[in-house]
Amino acid sequence: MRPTLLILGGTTEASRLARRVADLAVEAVYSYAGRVATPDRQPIETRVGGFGGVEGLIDYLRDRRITHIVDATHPFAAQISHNVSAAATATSLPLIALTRLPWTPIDGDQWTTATDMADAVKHVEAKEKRRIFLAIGRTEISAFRRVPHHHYLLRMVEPPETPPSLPDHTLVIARGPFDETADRALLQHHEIDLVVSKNSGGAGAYAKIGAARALGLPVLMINRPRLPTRREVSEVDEVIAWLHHADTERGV
Ligand code: 3Y8
Ligand code: NAP
Repeated sequence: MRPTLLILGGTTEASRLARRVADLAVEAVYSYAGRVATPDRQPIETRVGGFGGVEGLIDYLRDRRITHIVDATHPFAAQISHNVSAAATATSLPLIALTRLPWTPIDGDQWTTATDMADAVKHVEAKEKRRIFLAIGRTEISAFRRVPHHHYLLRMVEPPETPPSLPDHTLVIARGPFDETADRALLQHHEIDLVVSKNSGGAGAYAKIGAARALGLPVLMINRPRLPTRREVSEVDEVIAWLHHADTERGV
């Protein structure tokens, strides 16, 4: 039986995989959560929106006759990764994660590590007024309401329905992948003295990290949440090899 792939997406790597499976004429569906109104177009069948928890995902896998699952979601998208892992077990479908390695500091980096978002808030709580590039998107910035005395530079994919709940902020609307030269100019223009970032890995969000290093600025780097144990690869070629192998293993 020819494979039918479900790619849980929303990342650069997922888009790269989608282009490859389209070229190989592998039947595949790309899945967005629907976090932004106008996600990038994909060269394969695309669905948008939650599945309705693990049960909804199981129903979808069965109804759409999915034979292989690739979790290519962002390393901070922990809930969907747990759901996908549970659904793959319940349906005995082969699952692989296409992810990217965490960034590690290099010469010139001035990183302080936060274990999670709450720890990152603690790190900035005690500091005198700073000018902080809070480059973590939209959904988690409310955690910083506890430290309203800083000036925050915020960057979001789309204008939020309600103004950000941080009294002293500047909002930039922009969609990645970002460019180091442009991020360096952004940091200088806004006289930023601290960058707060998720350790997202990959190239699309790294621009601000390289820009901070070039400007000698400190970075507060937030570690990734724990994800379920599953097979993980970081290259599209490895997913294609897995797809072929999983197929022959299933004797299809
Ligand atoms: C909806 C769909 C591709 C994917 C491109 C990657 C790179 C550019 C850099 C900064 C950091 C941030 C954020 C970021 C980047 C890529 C990737 C990535 C970070 C889009 C997209 C969707 C989302 C969701 C969005 C989150 C937000 C996070 C902005 C598309 C553009 C901060 C993560 O307003 C919201 O609700 C936004 C929500 C989840 C994190 C947050 O909590 O706010 N991504 N981003 C996906 C869906 O609906 O399923 O491509 O149009 C995708 C991309 N954004 O195909 O090339 O691979 O990571 N995305 C972070 O890393 O910290 C920006 O500003 O420096
Ligand atoms: P999350 O917290 O892990 O998931 C919350 C719920 O959103 C899930 O239970 C599921 O709803 C739905 N969902 C998430 N990703 C989905 C997908 N690809 N397809 C269908 N439903 C999905 O997710 P998140 O952190 O908000 O991330 C949402 C999307 O943005 C993902 O595609 C992710 O790859 C992308 N993204 C996230 C970040 C980040 O920093 N978190 C960064 C870049 C891109 P149901 O329970 O109803 O099924």
